[in-house]
Amino acid sequence: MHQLFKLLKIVNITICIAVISMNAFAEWQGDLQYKPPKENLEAREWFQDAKFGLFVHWGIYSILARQEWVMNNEKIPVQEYEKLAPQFNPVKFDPDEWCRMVKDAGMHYITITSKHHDGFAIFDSEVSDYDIVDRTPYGRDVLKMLADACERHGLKLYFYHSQLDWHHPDYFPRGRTGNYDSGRPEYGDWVKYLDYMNGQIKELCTNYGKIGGIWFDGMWDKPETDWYLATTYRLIHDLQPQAMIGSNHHRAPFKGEDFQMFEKGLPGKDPYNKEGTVSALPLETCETMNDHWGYHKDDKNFKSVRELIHYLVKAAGNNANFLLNVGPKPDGTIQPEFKERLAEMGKWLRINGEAIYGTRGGPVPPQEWGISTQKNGIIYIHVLDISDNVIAIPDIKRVNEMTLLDGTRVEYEKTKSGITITLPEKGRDQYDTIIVVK
Ligand code: H79
Repeated sequence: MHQLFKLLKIVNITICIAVISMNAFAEWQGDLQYKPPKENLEAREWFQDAKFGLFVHWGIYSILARQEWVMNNEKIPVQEYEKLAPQFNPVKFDPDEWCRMVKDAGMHYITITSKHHDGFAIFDSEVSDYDIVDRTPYGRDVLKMLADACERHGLKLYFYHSQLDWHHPDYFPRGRTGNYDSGRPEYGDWVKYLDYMNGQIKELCTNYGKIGGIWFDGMWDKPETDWYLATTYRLIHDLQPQAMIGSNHHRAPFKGEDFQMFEKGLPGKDPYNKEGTVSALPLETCETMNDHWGYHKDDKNFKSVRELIHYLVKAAGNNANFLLNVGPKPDGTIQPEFKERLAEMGKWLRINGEAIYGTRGGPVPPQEWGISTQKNGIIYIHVLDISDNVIAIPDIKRVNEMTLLDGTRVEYEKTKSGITITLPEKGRDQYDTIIVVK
């Protein structure tokens, strides 16, 4: 009897271990059971139609004005870095003004850092006191203020959330970054960290109305670690089925993700993504307006309006959204160089937006001179750079007419290998001459 009992116990333990490790394996791969519901599929369509959003990197690092990686780059101990919080007082933060700027730029959504790698939350968190309400003289939840403003202005709000954390003691074992003597103990409980992270995710999915989604970053810091993705992804989708999950892990998307993003490169050209996979999910590429994400006072290397418009157009031609970044100052204002560029893009979009919004990548694959988009049976050929007046495209079926956006007729000729188009002298756009093919 005793022997039998012992045997049963061993069998039981073996089964338990097998089940646990199978679950852990599944968890690692994301939410394998996930089937996006109707509201999520609709949100994906909305997202792809929206095309253009504002990325915001804002936190207590803004005070030092040397970008969001300053804590790691300058090896600042946790205790020292924490002293920034009592200096964070963005009295000039005006969420309505931000929203007006965003809409005027022709953008439809905002993605803002709720917590970056430094671990400081710019929202009111109950699972931590390392946040804007508990630690700063400002004492207000800027995400709530922004969420309310977005609601008023008809903008969608997404939260960037860093899975990587240079501050939390339980972010252990540590990853590729934050590995200096930060004053944190050399031990920690990984599961406790994940509970903490999920606690904040739950808050973000509960206290800010309907959100657009969660934009994760930092998983690349510990690529071999089990992040129990299924738990986190299920939590979000259960609370907000329409919320779109994306993760900047620079790999092919995991199950449970609703969009795929690329950093500083068009789809497949993300310099950090060695695989180069472009999935069938909605796509987004993000880029800085100068050379940093978080506010950097000495960075004057601003991209021109031409470069920024070209990036937006190329993103659209590659079937992707463009998430363009600003790093606000610690007082809550946005520097004039950013605002001017956004305003110029908005001006251009008010005239040419028809060939961007609501489109998908067109049938003419990206060329040296430009890209194509399409919508409702109309093809838009975007000519960004040409050395002469003629471009050649592969044959597209059923061409009845070609014009510029203003109706000016465009001459074209069918050839053996496709169609040659002669651009008119008048009516060209200084950034992007758009040919409407009906
Ligand atoms: O939030 C912004 C940046 O702070 C963050 N993502 C954008 C959206 C960012 N984190 N890292 N980087 C940008 C680039 C640095 C990547 C590296 Fe690595 C981290 C180089 C080495 C460690 C990831 C892991 C890429 C290669 C290995």
